[in-house]
Amino acid sequence: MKQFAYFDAPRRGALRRVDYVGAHGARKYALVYLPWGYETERERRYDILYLMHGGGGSPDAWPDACPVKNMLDRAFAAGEAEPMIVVFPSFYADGPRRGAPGTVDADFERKSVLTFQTEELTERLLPAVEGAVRGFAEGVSPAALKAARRHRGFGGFSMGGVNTWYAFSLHLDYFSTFLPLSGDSWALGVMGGSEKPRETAAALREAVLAGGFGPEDFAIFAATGTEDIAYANLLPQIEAMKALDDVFRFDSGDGRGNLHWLAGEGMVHCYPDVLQYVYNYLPRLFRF
Ligand code: FER
Repeated sequence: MKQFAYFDAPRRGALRRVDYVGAHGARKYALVYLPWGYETERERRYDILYLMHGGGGSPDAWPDACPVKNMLDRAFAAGEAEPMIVVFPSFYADGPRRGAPGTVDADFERKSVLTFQTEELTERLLPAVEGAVRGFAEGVSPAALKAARRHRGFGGFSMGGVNTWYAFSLHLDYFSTFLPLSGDSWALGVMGGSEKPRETAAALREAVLAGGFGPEDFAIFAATGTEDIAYANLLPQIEAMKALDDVFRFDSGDGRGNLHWLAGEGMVHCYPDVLQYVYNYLPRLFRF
């Protein structure tokens, strides 16, 4: 794995704020990273990656917790990856609710994720963002947004990874590219990736087929660290998915396939570590 470390960027993009109304009338916002050149190259359209925070976070979590903006600025300036728009939303309706530090109310988290995924992501967040920036969608109707699915990805850290697997299950018609980072699928229950790996993998496969999609229609870039608390939850799910090889084509190191996997040696459950996975995967996103 390449290692990213902060260094001054020769050209910088900008973080903008998009306010919108979320599920049940909640006042929400997303931070939107616009790459350098966005303001001057008026004809250019950009792939869009939605990147979700982890438990207890907000739209500010990624930029606050690690040099994600510097990483994007530098990767684009160096020509390592094509410039893209990166959106930092939140899945909480009214801000996070947490117990003592380090504890998580898993049922509250799961419910918040589910509400965001079923009542906000495609109906409210996507139209608000993509009505304001130049992605590939020609409009913000469901049909127009779906037509741009190959230029739209969803990823996230921890509970953001849980969100990512839901987005895969529920919204393959809107997204083609997925970065679940240090989070498993909770579709079948909390920690479903380790509690029910085979059933979880089967449900993910079924989502592809039921949507009329096949192995060429999506790409999953999954990652975690060998010392990450989510490693033991995500690994059994990935192994079970690997076995369903009519739909999931595991990348065994040559970069081919639709199921990519990185296990960072010694890396732990924190934004600076998962940023490295985003950096390493960035050049390979949206290469359909
Ligand atoms: C996991 C998925 C999500 C996991 C933890 C989380 C321990 C979330 C933790 C948090 O929000 O604090 O697989 O493994």
